[in-house]
Amino acid sequence: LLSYEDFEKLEVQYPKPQINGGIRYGTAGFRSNSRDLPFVMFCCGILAALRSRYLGGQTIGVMITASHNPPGDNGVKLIDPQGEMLEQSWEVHATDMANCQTAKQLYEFVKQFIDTYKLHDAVANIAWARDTRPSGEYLARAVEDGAHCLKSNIRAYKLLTTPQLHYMVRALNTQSTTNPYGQPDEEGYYRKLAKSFGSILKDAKISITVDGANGVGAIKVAELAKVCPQLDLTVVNYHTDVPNALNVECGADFVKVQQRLPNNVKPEPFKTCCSFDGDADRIVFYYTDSESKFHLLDGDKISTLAAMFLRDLVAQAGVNATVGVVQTAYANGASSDYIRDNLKLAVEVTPTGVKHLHHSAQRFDIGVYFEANGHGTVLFSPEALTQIFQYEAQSPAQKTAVDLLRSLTELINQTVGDAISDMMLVLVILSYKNWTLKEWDSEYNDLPNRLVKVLVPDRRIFETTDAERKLIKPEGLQARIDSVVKKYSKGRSFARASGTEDAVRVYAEAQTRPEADELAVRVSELVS
Ligand code: NG1
Ligand code: ZN
Repeated sequence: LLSYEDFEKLEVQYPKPQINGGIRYGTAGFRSNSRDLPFVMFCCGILAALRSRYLGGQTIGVMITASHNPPGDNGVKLIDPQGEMLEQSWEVHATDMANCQTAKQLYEFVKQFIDTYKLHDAVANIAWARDTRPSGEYLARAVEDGAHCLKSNIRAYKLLTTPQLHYMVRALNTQSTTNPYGQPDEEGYYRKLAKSFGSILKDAKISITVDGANGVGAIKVAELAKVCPQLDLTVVNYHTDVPNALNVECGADFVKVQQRLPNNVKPEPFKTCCSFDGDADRIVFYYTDSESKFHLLDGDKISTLAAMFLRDLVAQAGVNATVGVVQTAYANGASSDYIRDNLKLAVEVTPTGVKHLHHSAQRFDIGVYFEANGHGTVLFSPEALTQIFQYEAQSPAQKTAVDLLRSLTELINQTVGDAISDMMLVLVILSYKNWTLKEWDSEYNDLPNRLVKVLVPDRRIFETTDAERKLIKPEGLQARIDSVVKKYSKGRSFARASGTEDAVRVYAEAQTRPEADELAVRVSELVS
């Protein structure tokens, strides 16, 4: 650790957040207006170094992004060695550090941490990346200065998508093991995806239009296309040089919430289109029909497609592995019914936040998880992977199925939801089934639904249970919601405090569009 004097000199460069009630490491790490973040970033640099020392020098990732938030925001998330989210018990350390009031307090915290865990002589390795937000460059310097307080080795990837950094971290930490995840650089990432995509699709050529949200995903998906001859890619909203364009009137969040086309995508009947969010860890698909009507295929549609395909493939291969699906309360009720009743697969519901879904999916041999907003992936358990790779096919049909399964385990980013990798997975499945988005969409009909943000004086009074589907506080509110919901055919509605915004979210779905809208309004009135 630096001497206190050196530490103090560094620390004064980075102003502390002026936020009432402090700042908290939540489901999306720290996220706020970029003004509030220099000191927070400095702390995250230190914490990443402590975590790396604590884990015997394994590389820890630091991703600087605010995903789909407005351009003036930024944020930071730490990535654990296998590419997973920071272990939950360390989130409190992050919060404690970021809320230190003085340099002395922070210095004492770090010193005591080092003493308690005997981290004096350990080495630290850190890898950071950022999205295209202009504030990212300065904030990255704060991360580096924090990490340097503990004499860390730093690998600066600079511009990457969030899932690319998750890939790099896992690749770095497995490179000298018997099971390396991939080459830990961009070329390695593209090559891994392009190789499996190419081995599956051979000389096919698949067209897709990608709305890059004017963010980092636009640049990176174009890089991939250069080494992937099967992909006939059109990228729109790639203006990363216009900082205020990020996520504005475009991107996965805009399309999902507004349920309409983003800027610069013209309605061409049945054209295959998708939108990434600002850091390319979310994707939604959509098309317009011959009447220019917009049709959205969100995270629920992606997970049902993937679950169906993998279920059938496993059966064809003769591999003994069960497929399960993990959703949140925001999943469309029609999708949950379809998985249970038509696909005959297990569905689990967890609280909002990718880490909950990810952990739950790890309990299946093959766990498919997606949030309705388009964040998700597929996880293969170590036992399932062993089976798939050691399996000896008994027939040519089995061999074809096993080969495809093997390629899919390479194509899917198993560290975290990845818009680029998810896009390729969907294209492979559609190509195998010879489906357009229309056939995919017709598997089941989404119930009309509405998501509303309700501003309340204090969202902390809203406490939930049953994977956030029921309120236990304020007392009596759930009973009032239930009695309203009862009046609507196929009605379902719930309210919970957002983890990323100062608001309560109300979700409602019902048999018809007017009913869903009315239900949303009535429950919002009860909440506010
Ligand atoms: P909150 O603000 O807690 O609802 C939102 C998304 C989550 C997740 C996180 C992290 C919805 C309804 N909620 O959480 O799914 O993506 O942000 O980015 O979309
Ligand atoms: Zn994102």
